[in-house]
Amino acid sequence: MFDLGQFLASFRETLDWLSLKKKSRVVVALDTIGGRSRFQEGEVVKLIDSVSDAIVGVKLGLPFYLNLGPSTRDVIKHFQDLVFIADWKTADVPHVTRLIFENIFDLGFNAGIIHAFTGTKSMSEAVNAARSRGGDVIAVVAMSHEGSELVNSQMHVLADMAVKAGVGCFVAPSNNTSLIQELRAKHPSSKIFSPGVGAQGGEVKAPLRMGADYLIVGRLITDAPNPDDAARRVASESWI
Ligand code: FNU
Repeated sequence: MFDLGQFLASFRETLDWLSLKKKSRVVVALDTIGGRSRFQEGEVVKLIDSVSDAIVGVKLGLPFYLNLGPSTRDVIKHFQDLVFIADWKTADVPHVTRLIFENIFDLGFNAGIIHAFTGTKSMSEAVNAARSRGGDVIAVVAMSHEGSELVNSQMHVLADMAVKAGVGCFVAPSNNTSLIQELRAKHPSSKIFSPGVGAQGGEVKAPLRMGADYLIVGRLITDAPNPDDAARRVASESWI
């Protein structure tokens, strides 16, 4: 069957295509499975397989990589119909940032997350590594947890620096929807990824109505007694 997804070059186009095809705006954050943070490759593949029809991508953080190591590449290779995002939240000097992002893309990830506070030079290096490998960069400009007031108060400064470096994708919190609204107003064509749904108090529809493009959802799905039911429920709610 003809699948347009195979011919789409960019991360953002692929995401939009997958979203339309699956009627979902959900990226799963795979930090735990059933509350456990140690798992085998087989369990990971089984879990992703069970939710893959209801999600557009998978976000893997540093705990995942420290657990599975280079087998992360094999997990990613397993799935054609999903994008993979490395949430290593890099915060380093420019030349090391470049090395980290080269490794992220060599592992097969489609995008990596960087802290915008590291500045334009570091973000530019991430963008250069991404461009040379067909990937993308997502900048954290606001966060979802208690204690993120400092970073959140600088959201616009951080987003402007990110844009200057060539970044067009942001992370902003679903449990602080006024920040999403402000970010969307200033950056109409950006992609906004919004974590904090469920376990951290954020809702599904509210951040999307305020301008988020994709929800990042972890424990609500991965720790549910039946992750595929949970993923399907969140996906259908996200399709507004
Ligand atoms: P869940 N995450 C977050 N808040 O929660 N990348 C942020 O501000 C941010 C993130 C990630 O609570 C977090 O690392 F920038 O179980 C975790 O992987 O739904 C996921 O989003 C939220 O997980």
